[in-house]
Amino acid sequence: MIHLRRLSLFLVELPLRRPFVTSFGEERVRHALIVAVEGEDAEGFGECVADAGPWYSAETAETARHVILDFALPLLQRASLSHPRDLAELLSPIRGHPMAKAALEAALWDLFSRQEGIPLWRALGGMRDEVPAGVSVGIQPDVPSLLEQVAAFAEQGYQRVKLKIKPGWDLEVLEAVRERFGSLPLQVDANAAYTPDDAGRLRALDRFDLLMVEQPLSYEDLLGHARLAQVMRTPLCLDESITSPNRAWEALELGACQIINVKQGRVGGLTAALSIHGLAQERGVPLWCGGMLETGVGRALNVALATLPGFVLPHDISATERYYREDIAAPSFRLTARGTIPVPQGPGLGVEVDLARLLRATVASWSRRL
Ligand code: SMG
Ligand code: MG
Repeated sequence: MIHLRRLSLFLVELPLRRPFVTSFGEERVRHALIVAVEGEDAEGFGECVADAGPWYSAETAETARHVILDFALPLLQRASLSHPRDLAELLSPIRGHPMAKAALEAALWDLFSRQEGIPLWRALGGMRDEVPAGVSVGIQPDVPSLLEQVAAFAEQGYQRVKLKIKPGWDLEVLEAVRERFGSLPLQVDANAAYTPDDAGRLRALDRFDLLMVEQPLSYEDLLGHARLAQVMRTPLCLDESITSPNRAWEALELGACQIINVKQGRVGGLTAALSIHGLAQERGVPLWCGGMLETGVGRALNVALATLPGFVLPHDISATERYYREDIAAPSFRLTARGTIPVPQGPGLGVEVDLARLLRATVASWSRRL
């Protein structure tokens, strides 16, 4: 049985080392809602991946706070859970809000695995002690700045580079990157910046020998992606569209993607991510773990998930120093000479939240007894 005494939320603001620009906007500061649950003899932490505004997803840090405190908490107070995987069922009366649910579930997984005295990756059924690291490079003011950044990351040893694209920052840019870095494993992510009318422009991406094109069309448009997949040689990967295991199943049935970017925070939690993993394993669909510029808490969750056997492509899991000068959890994640991130071996997340740093970064907090 998981006995809970207290639930606390911390809204933190962590300045990014460099602004991160995508087709939907610029992020200079990461706004993260950190969830802490206190059990009888241990504490667990989770991180909500929703941002301050509804640009990547409909959810925001503020909607997550509202849903967790006003709707999830009362359900939690009336129930007793024997395992973190039971939370999804308990919260099922709440429609949507996968990011809010995932953050709460993550804190329970951390608490549960600490109480069991095992690392989270083991509790999830993982099997690796390091995971292949990729890096996601935002849209830059000009091509020379992009080439400089890509060169630096390739030099550091990242196994692949993902470039953010949008109409007008795509073909010419890739031409320049391919010319300079002939054999570098590359993929692109449009964050839904194109429409089915752009099929011609998207097909032109085929000549750059990309590992995949991620989320070219609207998050709602599974059918559009299925049609696009018919005319492109480069595999399509979905990110924003996959908000639940059921959505993953639909996408695969429709042929809307050949690869899935799994973010536990976007699909409703680690349990949902495990079912997508099961589905992908049955069908031989390759997975990789996406990122949401997480703090060390969320990064530890992603690393644990990425140890599962079906996660076979390099992840958007980069070293802490790529994002932050000072993180709220320690130790920080480092890149090995092999271009991997070692999996923490301590109980739970395997990293510890530094309370002083957490409080320094906190702009608002809430605490409730259970
Ligand atoms: O965490 O390294 C990271 C960022 C990876 O590109 C990344 N994430 O669409 O995949 C994506 C974006 C979403 C976040 S944009 C603020
Ligand atoms: Mg993406």
